Amino acid sequence: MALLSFERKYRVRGGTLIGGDLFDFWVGPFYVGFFGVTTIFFAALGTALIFWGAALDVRAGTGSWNPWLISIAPPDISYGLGLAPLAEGGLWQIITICAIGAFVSWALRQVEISRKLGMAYHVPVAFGVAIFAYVTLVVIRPLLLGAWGHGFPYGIWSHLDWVSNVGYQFLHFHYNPAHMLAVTFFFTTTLALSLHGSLILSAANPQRGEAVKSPEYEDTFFRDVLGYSVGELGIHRLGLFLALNAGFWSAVCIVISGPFWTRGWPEWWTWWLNLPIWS
Ligand code: 07D
Ligand code: 07D
Ligand code: U10
Repeated sequence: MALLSFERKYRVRGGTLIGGDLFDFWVGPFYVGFFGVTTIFFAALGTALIFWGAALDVRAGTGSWNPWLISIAPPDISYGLGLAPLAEGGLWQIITICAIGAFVSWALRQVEISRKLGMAYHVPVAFGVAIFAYVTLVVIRPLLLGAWGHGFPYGIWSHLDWVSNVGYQFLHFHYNPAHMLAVTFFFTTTLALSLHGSLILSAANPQRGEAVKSPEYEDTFFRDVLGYSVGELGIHRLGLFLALNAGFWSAVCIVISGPFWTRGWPEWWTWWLNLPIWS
């Protein structure tokens, strides 16, 4: 079925989580839905507040309109878990609420679209792991450390400074064992995608006049190379597993830094030197 006639057939009402028929329609290519409206609301409000914060900084002589340098800082640590005045981190607190509202709305809109199509919820679950990593950075870890000031600033350059500073607070972040796992999963994800993308193109997009090769060819290729083929469905399961673990162990590596381990990460490895087998 061609995509346009498919869309006509499946663009029907129903499957919404909330609000029944309210907002159950499309605008151009976009499905709206209740959560499309909440996405637009939170995203528009959050973006406007970032511009307002930038304007305040420019007026105070501490900021600029250069998009790379715009930055909305979290409150000072001295505010603890309390609310801060708007210009001193309060904006960051409201923008964080807007960001979480927009990300969660986006995931729920994906759920509604999956339901309309009678599909499972793998996509929203996967996006949920990215949201979890973000919430770990700006809610869970600051709560555990007792101050919103431990969140990262919202700016293209400034958030890199935060990553570097927090990394060096622990002397050498590469020695964080969960960071090692996360990095390895990120690297393995790109290896898996490059293997899969190249294999599919090599079989399904042949030279003019040549036949498209069936999955047996793909299986045989990797059986010849590796002695084993994970299979057509298997490679997608593996890819999802690798990618979600990359995000999950990222969240773990940062949430243990501070709340559960306060010294340099190289020191953590002394357990290895202290094993009784060496003495
Ligand atoms: C390609 C999908 C498209 C999305 C894009 C991002 C904005 C931000 C906001 C001016 C893969 C759109 C960006 C809407 C504009 C303001 C206030 C996704 C694709 C193109 N980072 N990070 C980037 C975010 C964190 C780190 C780039 C967001 C953590 C490092 C972009 C978040 C840590 C480097 C960006 C977030 C961290 C970057 C490219 C949220 C650990 C880079 C992102 C909400 C995770 C790279 C100048 C990309 C860079 C980069 C966005 C969080 C580390 C600006 C939205 C705190 C080390 N980050 N980041 O392609 O060039 O993602 O930075 O959590 O080197 Mg970051
Ligand atoms: C948080 C993004 C969520 C995004 C969402 C969606 C929009 C909409 C709209 C485009 C998690 C946003 C959407 C805004 C856009 C439109 C229309 C993703 C998030 C919800 N590190 N490190 C990581 C490496 C070092 C340090 C993670 C490598 C140094 C700290 C990953 C190296 C020191 C933290 C990683 C390296 C250091 C990290 C990031 C190499 C610094 C974290 C990925 C080769 C001196 C962060 C949860 C991630 C983390 C993190 C990789 C080096 C410090 C595993 C490869 C040694 C402090 N590092 N790192 O988490 O775990 O994505 O965050 O050297 O906090 Mg590291
Ligand atoms: C995959 C795949 C596969 C495919 C695929 C893909 C994975 C094999 C079959 C998909 C992959 C690709 C296409 C490859 C490229 C993708 C990437 C590299 C990933 C990164 C993607 C991007 C960078 C693009 C990002 C773009 C986005 C997010 C779209 C932006 C759009 C919007 C913000 C609009 C969203 C719409 C919403 C929320 C609802 C509808 C709303 C409107 C149309 C606006 C109007 C609003 C209303 C009518 C509602 C009224 C609103 C109100 C009342 C509130 C107002 C409040 C205010 C304060 C203003 O495996 O298979 O192929 O293709």
